[in-house]
Amino acid sequence: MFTRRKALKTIGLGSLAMGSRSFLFAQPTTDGGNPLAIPPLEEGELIEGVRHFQLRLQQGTSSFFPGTTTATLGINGNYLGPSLHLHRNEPISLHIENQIGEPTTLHWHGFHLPPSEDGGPHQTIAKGDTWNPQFTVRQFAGTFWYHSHMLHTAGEQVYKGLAGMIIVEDDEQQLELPSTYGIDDIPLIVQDRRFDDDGAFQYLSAYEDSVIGMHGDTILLNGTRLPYFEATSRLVRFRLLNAANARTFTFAFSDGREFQQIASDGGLLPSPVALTRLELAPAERAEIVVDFSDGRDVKLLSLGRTSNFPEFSGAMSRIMRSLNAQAFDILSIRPQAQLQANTQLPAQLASLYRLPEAAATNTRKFLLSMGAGMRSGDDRGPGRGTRNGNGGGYGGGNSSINGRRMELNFINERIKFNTTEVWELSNNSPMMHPFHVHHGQFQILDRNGQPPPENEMGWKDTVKVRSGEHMRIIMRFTDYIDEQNPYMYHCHILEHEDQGMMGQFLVVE
Ligand SMILES: [Cu+2]
Repeated sequence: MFTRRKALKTIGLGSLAMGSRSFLFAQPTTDGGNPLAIPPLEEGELIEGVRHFQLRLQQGTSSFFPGTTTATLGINGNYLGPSLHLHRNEPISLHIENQIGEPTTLHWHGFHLPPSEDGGPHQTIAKGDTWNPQFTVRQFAGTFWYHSHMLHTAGEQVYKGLAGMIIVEDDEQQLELPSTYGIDDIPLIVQDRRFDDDGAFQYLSAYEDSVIGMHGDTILLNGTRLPYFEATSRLVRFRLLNAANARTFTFAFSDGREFQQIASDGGLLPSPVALTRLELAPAERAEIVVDFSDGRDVKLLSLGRTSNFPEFSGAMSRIMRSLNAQAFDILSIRPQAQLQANTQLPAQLASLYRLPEAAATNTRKFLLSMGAGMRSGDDRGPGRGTRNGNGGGYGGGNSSINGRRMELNFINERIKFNTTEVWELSNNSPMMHPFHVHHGQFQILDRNGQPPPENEMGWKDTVKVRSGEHMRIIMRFTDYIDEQNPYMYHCHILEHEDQGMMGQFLVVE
């Protein structure tokens, strides 16, 4: 562990330094590649110890393909928002103005904060209105994000662009990691989208979109289609954020090279974990460090997955077998001729306290389901005959947790303040659901009785619960009591969330 004094002596490590790269979103070119856009790094304004941010949620247009325009939503811009640079233990105040022409919310994903400031479905910002959440940043250094959490329309609003990255820095915990924003510390907001011929976004235009969630055939990286990145240093840190509505990406490099995962959702891992592939479900984040010393061009890919879902006649089997089967180029990386030798990756990153199972005083069970019709092609579920013409009923829109769907005025769980709980998550549906809990970070105890892999041993706020799996997570409910304002837990496939695959809990005395 490096002291602050020692770290500050090392060039570029004292704080997230801003590089000299252009931060404008690129206009598309026709040569098959576009320079990767880097969202502006927003430092806010420090006034009497409180860091203030101005965020304007607005309508705009973007040009993802030459000669076309797409109606989009953005924060202080046309598509997506700035990367907010926050500091652990610093109070912040966010001044949010809703100019998107419809009600929305803005949620601080992964943050431990009072429920009234969380930006969930209860903190609606009416059309034309403003909202001013204030809280102290309790997170460890890491990669988080903010996005719409509007009940029933979060999927469409995020799809159109209402999302951005948050980078938390811990001034007390400085490590020699690549940390020059836009130069060797690169945000990668990964999304898949589908377009009409005229460039408009397609949203929920096919039946399966509402069953398995909205999947696209075009990758946008920080809003850039066909992006390339010119690496100028030997080691580059990528902050991967799966900001897709529904798609799970399996990241790997085209030459199979090894990379090091250094952080999960809630911050640094105890030590770097060497990987050649990394699966991230919607809302999951990972920081990875990649070595480009060999100077070779290489691509970051998402690998197509083969499905073991059974084949039978009907749309159900076809849809489930095609889920995440498509491979994508995510980013072309072109190392420059002379690479800066920036740093060596430390062997130890963070001391991590594993929450002991014995500390838990209560266990809750959560069953993730998709309706009776999802189970097999012989079922005759609600989808039969109408929108799905070829038999094999499936309950599109029936996604639920413990057999219930979200109701704004129904509190599903009451949790005693200052306790630790184990939550058992089971999935009896045919597809994976990324389960997200508001209130902060948890740890994974086990999956089907087995301890999680090394890169899932750190802090998490979103976890893959695969079809047929039983897993257990452990979480503390500290710091904030509120008898009125609930926190959410839900599937982060946004179309499932919008259908009500979500519940609410209060943390009470
Ligand atoms: Cu789901």
